[in-house]
Amino acid sequence: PVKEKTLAMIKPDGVDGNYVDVIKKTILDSGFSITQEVELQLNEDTVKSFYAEHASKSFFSNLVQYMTRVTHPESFLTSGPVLIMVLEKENAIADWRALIGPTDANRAKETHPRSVRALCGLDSQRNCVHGSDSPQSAAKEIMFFFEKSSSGFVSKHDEL
Ligand code: YYY
Ligand code: MG
Repeated sequence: PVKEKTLAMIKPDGVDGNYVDVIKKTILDSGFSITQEVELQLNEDTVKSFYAEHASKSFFSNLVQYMTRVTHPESFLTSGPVLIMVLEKENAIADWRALIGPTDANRAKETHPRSVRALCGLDSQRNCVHGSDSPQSAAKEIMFFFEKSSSGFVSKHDEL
């Protein structure tokens, strides 16, 4: 069986809401191994580049704001780190997408109550986690955050 890699991210609301441990446990219990991991504070340029395919959408500027800071209703913080991971297993890309559930966390709660977004997401923006949607985007997104060096894969961005 051929192993596959995908990019997973716990977004600022997930990190701030203390969902890292439960999400990692779900990942490992579901048979993935976590081969790379880095905690980063994303800046606006990084988010714009990562989400370039959505640049023309009406939600884009709100998405950039959300990805660079904590957006819990009670929170006044103007920054918020994310946790980026490379997950590996057979069929990792489709299986991680299935595990996180639909984009809109409200819909996830109705149709996929055991999904990660149902557990820790709030709505179609604050949906707690990211997952690559195809082999092409997985390869692209892994290379966006990590590069190969003599000591293995390292983060391309400044770690916290
Ligand atoms: O891949 P996935 O994250 O499930 O959804 P996309 O359609 O690629 O959208 C990327 C990202 O944009 C989504 O995770 C939240 C945000 N977003 C939004 O803020 N409002 C929407 N109506 C749709 C998506
Ligand atoms: Mg997407």
